[in-house]
Amino acid sequence: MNRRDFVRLGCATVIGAGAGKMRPAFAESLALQHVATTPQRPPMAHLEPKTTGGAVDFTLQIAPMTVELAPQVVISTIGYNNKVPGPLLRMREGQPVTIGVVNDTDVPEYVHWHGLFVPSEVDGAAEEGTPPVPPHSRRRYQFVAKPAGSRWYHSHTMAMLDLHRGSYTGQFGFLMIDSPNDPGRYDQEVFLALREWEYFLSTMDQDDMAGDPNDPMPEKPATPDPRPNGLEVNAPLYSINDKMLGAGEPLRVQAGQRILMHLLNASPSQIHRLALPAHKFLVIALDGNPVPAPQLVSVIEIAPGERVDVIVEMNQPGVWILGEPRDVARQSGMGLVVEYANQQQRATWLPPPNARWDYTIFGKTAPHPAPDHTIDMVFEKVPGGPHGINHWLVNGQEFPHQREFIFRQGRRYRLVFHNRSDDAHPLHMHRHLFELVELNGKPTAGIKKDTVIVPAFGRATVDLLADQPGLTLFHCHIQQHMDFGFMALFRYA
Ligand SMILES: [Cu+2]
Repeated sequence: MNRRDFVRLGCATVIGAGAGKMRPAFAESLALQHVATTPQRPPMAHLEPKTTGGAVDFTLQIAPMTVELAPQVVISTIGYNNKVPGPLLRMREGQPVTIGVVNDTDVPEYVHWHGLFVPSEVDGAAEEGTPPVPPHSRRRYQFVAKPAGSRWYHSHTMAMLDLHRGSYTGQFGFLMIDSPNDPGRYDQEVFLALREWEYFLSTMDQDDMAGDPNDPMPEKPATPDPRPNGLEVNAPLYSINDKMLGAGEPLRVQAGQRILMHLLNASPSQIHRLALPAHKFLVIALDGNPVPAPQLVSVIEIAPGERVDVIVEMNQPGVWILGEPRDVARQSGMGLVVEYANQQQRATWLPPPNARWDYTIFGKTAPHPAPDHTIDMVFEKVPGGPHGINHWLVNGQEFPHQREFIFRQGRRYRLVFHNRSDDAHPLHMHRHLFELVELNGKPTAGIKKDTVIVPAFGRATVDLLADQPGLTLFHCHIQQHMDFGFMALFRYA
């Protein structure tokens, strides 16, 4: 396939509403052609050398850049330090850190430290009162690194209808806070961020956002909303880190190795799934927090904002495609070749068993102490509102609300998320962790997260201890939903 063919296919996807089947099988053909070559660059981010001569521990420079997703597939975006993902920021738990951010763009920017307990003034959200990094200027973020685990950082600007701003750009990276506790034995550690590129608006359905018809759907209304759905964000190109499937160096492994994979969904719009034929993933942490009951699964599901840490035992020598089970996603680039030493064959993909993702299997059975307060949050869609975009209501109103959500320090809150819409939403609470109590009526305990998928017409209940005074933003991690109303601000009284 030459470039013109590829571009034509790509454009056909862009302009053809409902043209999901027309996406290029380019990426998978690259993977299938893959043969062992000389290693050039491992498929993971690397530790950025500490900046010397100044008082900063890390520097992030926000600037326009290009990304070669595959040979002759080059896109332009905005990134950190001219790389996607940005540099891996690695720190010790409890370490005071200073991060210098240089903004070489024409618009104000915010860097959000996702999953960290940091003050509102440095959390990187305008709604919480963090000052911006002005255009062509710089600002320092200072905080103490906590809690330990897989965190990340990303732009937190509003994008609205501009699909070249905020989390639609390459402004994201891994942030690891190392714990003094032993993470267990592994032979290789890799960081894999899932992404799409070249976003556009369309009426195309996103397969993975709709509800599973077998779900209980406790929030489903008796009569469906007859209004036509608005435009959604979609994308023709997918990648893991900065490469489409088959275009980058494979992940090189040896039989008998244990690979620690830090998975991140850095997408502004789509839930993704991942499988590795003939292998299973031992899920050890969700959103960076160790789970009470690590379990082996065949398929990982990961929503925008979420992280899943897994160990994979390399015990099936061959050359395999770690990829998304949806053919169109894998063929558009969502995958990575995993190559055992001394194996030369073509990369193999096999569809995984039809496994459902269920957070609760990683939990334990334990009673939850009664909360001091329960806050019900009802989420509704206004289909095809202004600009043909869906708008979102939290308890009947688009953001901003008037002092609606109050925390008192030291109190325990139970939040009940009622999703009265036909999409799944990854709901994120800034500056806090919550514990999953119930998902669609199924109880669990011990699972600590900062982002939780509430399935279409589903219900999730979480418990939270209000112990981080300061304004606290809550929102759906799908950028378009957040921009068009799906946010709430919690204030400490
Ligand atoms: Cu949403």
